[in-house]
Amino acid sequence: MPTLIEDTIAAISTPLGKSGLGVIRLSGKDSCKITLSLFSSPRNGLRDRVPVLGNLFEPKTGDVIDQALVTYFQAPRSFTREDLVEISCHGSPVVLKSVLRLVLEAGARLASPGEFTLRAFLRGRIDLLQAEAIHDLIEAQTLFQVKVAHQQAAGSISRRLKPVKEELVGLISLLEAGIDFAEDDVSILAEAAMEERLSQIEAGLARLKASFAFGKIVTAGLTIAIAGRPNVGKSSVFNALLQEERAIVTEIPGTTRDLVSETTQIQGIPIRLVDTAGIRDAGDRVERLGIDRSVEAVADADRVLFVVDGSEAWTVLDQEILGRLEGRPYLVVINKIDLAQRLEEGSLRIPATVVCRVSAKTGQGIEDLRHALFKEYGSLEGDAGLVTNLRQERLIHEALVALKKSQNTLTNGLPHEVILLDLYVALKALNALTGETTVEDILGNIFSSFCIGK
Ligand SMILES: Nc1nc2c(ncn2[C@@H]2O[C@H](COP(=O)(O)OP(=O)(O)OP(=O)(O)O)[C@@H](O)[C@H]2O)c(=O)[nH]1
Ligand SMILES: [Mg+2]
Repeated sequence: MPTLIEDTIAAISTPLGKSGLGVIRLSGKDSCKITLSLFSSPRNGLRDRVPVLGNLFEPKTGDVIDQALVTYFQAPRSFTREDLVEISCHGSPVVLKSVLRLVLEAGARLASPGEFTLRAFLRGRIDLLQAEAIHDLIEAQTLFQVKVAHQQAAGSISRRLKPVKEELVGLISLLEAGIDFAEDDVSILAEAAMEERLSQIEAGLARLKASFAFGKIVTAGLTIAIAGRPNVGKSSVFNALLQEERAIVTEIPGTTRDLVSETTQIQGIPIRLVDTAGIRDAGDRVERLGIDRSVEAVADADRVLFVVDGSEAWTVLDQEILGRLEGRPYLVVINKIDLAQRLEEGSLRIPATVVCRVSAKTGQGIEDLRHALFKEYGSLEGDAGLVTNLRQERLIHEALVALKKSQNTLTNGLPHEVILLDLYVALKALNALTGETTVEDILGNIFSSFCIGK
């Protein structure tokens, strides 16, 4: 990952296929000079943020390659804070490759993956959290992911972090002053007040860390396994959630033999839904193998929908399957509520909050089931500023550990110099979060997963 930012980089920023338009982007101090070596327009020159229509030509022969609209963004009012040019021509791979070759021959260097965004970061246009959000935005599979990534790219998490960090820096400054001037009788913070301020910082960070539970599923999605004994309607619930007849449904117990999985989205969250073979003590070898897979799928899933038949009494088998779900996040789906009910819910001793009543046949309750999947995360709408990846979560965790240590140091009456050491560790972690102190190989990891031209 080159961090030299004196040269001019170029790349095709749109996918290389046949399309109406394709864009070649240049960034760096020679962007205009290079562009003008192969572009002529009646205007003769480029003006900041004014698109100019003209011809792209081969400098050696003067042959026109394509007509193009060229837009110049003068530094620092550009994405990279450098002189930046976007050449928008026809989306022919041959044209795009030729233009790219010409700009490279004229002195530009081919950009590495993510290098435009890296420059925006290195020049202070965006912080690391925003850079990661741009990556998430490009990778988004659902509109909800786009919305969250857009909020992050606009700095929502950085804004949430800012007051916490300011508070920490304030506390460090006070302690530093107290130590430096201790002999000059400058009063340092009273213990109780300091305790209070430390707890406030900790609470802010803990809230941010907690947002990862939801942030993680927004970006990575969830795997949900549907389990239960045979014939309770697992495949029917699976189909109802997918809104298609994907899995085979019959009245014969043991219909589903192997795992059937399908990806979908529920409320904008990418979901991998897995239908499993009904769990029972089966004699048939094939069925037994299927059941082994069901058990594995339940173990691997982020969440389990445990389907039971409302038209039948609770069985020993139901109880046994429920036992396997101990300690796992699960919802009990009471199916077939369109039939006369024989299941005595009161005797199940399952908290009502994890019970959903549905009829896969009529569709009743299916919409509520969709909502119940994410109920624990509260409103999916207003949750701006989420921690969305492990790097972020780990750094916040590091800061929290250091803060905890500083609190212990305070309680144990150790000198403030010792507290300061921990506070600096916390600050370093928060700085790394936004990218104020990041080592190059971490930057390499983050930006190399971008596509070229971004
Ligand atoms: N009345 C009624 N019948 C249902 C409902 N859901 C499923 N059934 C019926 O129950 C039977 C079993 O449904 P499946 O979806 O195949 O059940 P399963 O749990 O996948 O069964 P296995 O794959 O054998 O483990 C079928 O005859 C369905 O039509 C429901 O909500 N109401
Ligand atoms: Mg089935």
